Amino acid sequence: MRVKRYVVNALPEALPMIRSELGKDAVILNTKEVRIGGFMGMFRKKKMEVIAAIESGAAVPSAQSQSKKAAADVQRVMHAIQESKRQAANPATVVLDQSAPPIPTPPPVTPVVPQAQPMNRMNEDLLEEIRFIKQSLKQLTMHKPEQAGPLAIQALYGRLVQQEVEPELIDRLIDSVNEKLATKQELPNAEETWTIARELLREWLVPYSNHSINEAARIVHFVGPTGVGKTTTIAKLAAGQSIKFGRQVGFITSDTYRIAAVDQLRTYANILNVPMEVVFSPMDLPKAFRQLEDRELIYMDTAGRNFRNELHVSEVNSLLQSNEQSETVLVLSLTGKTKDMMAVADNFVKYGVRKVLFTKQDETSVYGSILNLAMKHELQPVYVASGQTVPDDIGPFDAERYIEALLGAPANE
Ligand SMILES: Nc1nc2c(ncn2[C@@H]2O[C@H](COP(=O)(O)OP(=O)(O)OP(=O)(O)O)[C@@H](O)[C@H]2O)c(=O)[nH]1
Ligand SMILES: [Mg+2]
Repeated sequence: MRVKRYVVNALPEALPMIRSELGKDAVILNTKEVRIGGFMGMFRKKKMEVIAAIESGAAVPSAQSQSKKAAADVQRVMHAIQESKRQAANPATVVLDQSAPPIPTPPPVTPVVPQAQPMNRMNEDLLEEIRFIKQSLKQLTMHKPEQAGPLAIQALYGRLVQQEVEPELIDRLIDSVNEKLATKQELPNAEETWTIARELLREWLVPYSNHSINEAARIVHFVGPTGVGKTTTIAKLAAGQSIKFGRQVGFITSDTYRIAAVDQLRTYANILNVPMEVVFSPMDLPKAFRQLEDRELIYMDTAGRNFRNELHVSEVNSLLQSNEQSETVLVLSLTGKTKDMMAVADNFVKYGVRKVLFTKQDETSVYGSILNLAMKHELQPVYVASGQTVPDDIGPFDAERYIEALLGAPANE
């Protein structure tokens, strides 16, 4: 396949060029608005990028015949238009005598309509022209956006769709990549397309990188849907803090909702030699804090609920302290559905939650939701857990590693 890119003011301007350079069998793969030139991002001119292609082996007009044919095409179209205008201005006059007796219908004969030879040719050319335009339009509507454009861009698009990145973010990223490639005459290869995408994602993620749980926070609450790994994560982090940094850690659990939930955290508390308090309602909290007065750091476990339901969110929120000494971390599993995660995040962001911790990275190879939640909910990823082993299977969120995992290796064309 031979692919060619045209940057023109409008699509009609590109059609004669495509036809004369690639031939009448050429198809348009993609059109999009691009901005080129300008100074420091200003005064950029709006243009249209048209990607056309022809199957290898199809007849491509020679350079000489191309220009001759293009000129002849334009002339023929102009002629035909003038001719049809002339005919419209002088229609044949037919007078019907209403009073005359009805004329018997003659036997059917094949009508012989004498027509001027040049007019036939002109009409044929015009028809051919219309057929070409129709075919091009059909190609355009047949190609879904993810199938259009240069192959490397298509591959990047496909990768982002497969990673469940939000469609709006995919469009933004693809547009920005295309903009960066707009000045190039050659079609981009996968390597450079990926490099540009990586750079853009790096810029995008700057506000969401290098965040951790606030070191000044003495009380850290962990909230999130059922079974995402809140309790396990608390055990991992507590082990890290007490073993690595020798900090005095304490636990509070308000998860009296599920049978055995208290025992689960108590088991970790016993292993780690960490005191633990159980609260049944917000009224029990002052006593629990008094019991843990000597603790430098208190991790509070909460019951997993269906937090797409806002009532459950407000319930858990009533248990959470909100002062400069406390912080809430939303725990989400990467195995969850993006839409559900967004709905849960929506509900917690309303209560001022800013930090998110992702679990079960080891159980999936789809990572779009980290980007989605950062970009759409301004949630800062703090940790990523990738296994069931306490305390090892957790690490701080690393934007660079994340981008590598999200984009994968440049797709071969
Ligand atoms: N594969 C994998 N499993 C994990 C990870 N984190 C936790 N789990 C497992 O997920 C399951 C649920 O973990 P919990 O810590 O009980 O989850 P939870 O959010 O406290 O659950 P509820 O309190 O019931 O809402 C357990 O089997 C954990 O071992 C992880 O990063 N990867
Ligand atoms: Mg739990």
